[in-house]
Amino acid sequence: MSNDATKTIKLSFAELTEAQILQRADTFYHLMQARRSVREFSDRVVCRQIIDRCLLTAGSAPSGANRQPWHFAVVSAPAIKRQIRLAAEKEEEEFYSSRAPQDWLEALAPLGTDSNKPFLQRAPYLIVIFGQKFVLDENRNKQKNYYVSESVGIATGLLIAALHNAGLATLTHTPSPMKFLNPILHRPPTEKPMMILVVGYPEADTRVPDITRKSLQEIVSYHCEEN
Ligand code: IYR
Repeated sequence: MSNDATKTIKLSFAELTEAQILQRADTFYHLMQARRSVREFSDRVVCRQIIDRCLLTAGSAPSGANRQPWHFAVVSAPAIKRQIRLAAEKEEEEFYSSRAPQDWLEALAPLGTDSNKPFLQRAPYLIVIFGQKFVLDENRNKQKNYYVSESVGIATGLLIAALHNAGLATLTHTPSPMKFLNPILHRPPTEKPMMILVVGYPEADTRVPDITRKSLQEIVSYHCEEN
């Protein structure tokens, strides 16, 4: 596993009984099954400490060559949220009125989305997630990162799970294109905006689309026994 160049430490691993493992798998499944994307946020304040803890969880994600090729821009300043809302709505208006093909609009119809994005201003936090396609080394040479989309996707998944576990609601929002986020947040062109994660409390009595999740049979194939 390791060669002479690899410095190792002992793995911290708490071994559980199979019954405990099953119990935890079941508890976590029920917790995550209750997560829903929320589009109506309350303006109730969320303490930054909670956000920071969840971001540390996100930062624990595995990544290509351990480059940790992500940056999280945490936005709560009303003026910046407003700038993001206006720029995102401009892209979304284009998307809904002309850019989106008919089949895409039909796929979105059950979600009831449109180009109006008031939550971008009302929710207490927007976390803008950037993928670092390159890093600049000490000589300002571009050094390539590996599996950036996969790594950032995993980190984003952990962030969503951490925030849900903490008791907050989220929405993954992807206005397209998202390049407008770099100048607003002063991020370098080596970083690609991948997602806006809207974070906060749901508005009281928020309703969500009546959608279902695929069954195990629909999402899994088993290749477990030799024939
Ligand atoms: N970005 C648009 C459209 C949109 C696209 C997908 I795929 C969604 O799952 C939801 C929305 C918007 O946010 O309205």
